[in-house]
Amino acid sequence: MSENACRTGYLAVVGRPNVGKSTLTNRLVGAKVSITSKKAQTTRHRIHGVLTREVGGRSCQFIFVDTPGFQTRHRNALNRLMNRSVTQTLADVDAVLLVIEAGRWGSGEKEILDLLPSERPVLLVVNKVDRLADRNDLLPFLDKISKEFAFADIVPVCAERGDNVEELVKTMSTYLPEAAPVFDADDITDRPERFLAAEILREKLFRNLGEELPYGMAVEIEKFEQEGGLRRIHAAVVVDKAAHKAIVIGKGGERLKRIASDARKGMEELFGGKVWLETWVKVKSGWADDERALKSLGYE
Ligand SMILES: Nc1nc2c(ncn2[C@@H]2O[C@H](COP(=O)(O)OP(=O)(O)OP(=O)(O)O)[C@@H](O)[C@H]2O)c(=O)[nH]1
Ligand SMILES: [Mg+2]
Repeated sequence: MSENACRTGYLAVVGRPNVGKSTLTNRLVGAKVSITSKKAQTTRHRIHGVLTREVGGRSCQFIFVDTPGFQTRHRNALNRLMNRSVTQTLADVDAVLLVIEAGRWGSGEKEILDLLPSERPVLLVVNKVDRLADRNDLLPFLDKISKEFAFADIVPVCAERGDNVEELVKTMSTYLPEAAPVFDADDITDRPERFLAAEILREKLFRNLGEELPYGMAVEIEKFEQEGGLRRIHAAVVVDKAAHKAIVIGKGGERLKRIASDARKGMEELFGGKVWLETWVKVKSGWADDERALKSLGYE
């Protein structure tokens, strides 16, 4: 391998739901390409986050593939599709980032180990180290899990604050193959604005609906038009049951108004321009277990 050659590689970000895969992806990319929330199963689609920079004097392009949390409960068509998306991703990448929470190693992690390709390096990212009650617990924990699998490397981080993420970047760079970049140097994701707009609205729904969050909920962008610097977006919030419609709208429409306003701000920040957003709620029963409805909502 020549010293100055460019390195480019795909890295799958996998793990149980809610361990911080999307927070880590965003932190690595330096922008919010993937939505995050306190709730499990926030990510439903594979999303590429791109980081192009020099590491140790070499140009590197990291293409992170953020995936839905791999989960074994709730078996419906949506979850089957999400799990399939994780396994397909694993087949195509140069290295795997397995994300876990510091201090937690259980059957969910072990099940994921069984899916990992034996011929690819697996880096274990131990996230949320800030949550450990006692920092002295970290080393014995790392020692214990290092015996569970032949990890290529183990890197503890705090994705939320960015602690030790630079160390992770250096470690990952050693696993990138020599190859020309796939994306432009300033690209941060493969996903079009239309998709990102739907995701931002979904994130605000997740965050504003608290415990009342209806399980079967999705966002459909019905219109996306750009006039100069202004983006006009019409979005439908798709719910599974008529009763959920009232929850999303809230008393006097207040809740949906707040959600739409948060979403508009998030879109303006990511797109760097003004957004005019109109939202409404529609009921589509059973969509989360209907393969055709899932396709029309953009699930692969
Ligand atoms: N304390 C702490 N919280 C974190 C850290 N990283 C992520 N979180 C929080 O963990 C929660 C889940 O984060 P996500 O990034 O959405 O997790 P995910 O693994 O992508 O979740 P799914 O897409 O649902 O599988 C959010 O509330 C984050 O703010 C961290 O380093 N420390
Ligand atoms: Mg996620």
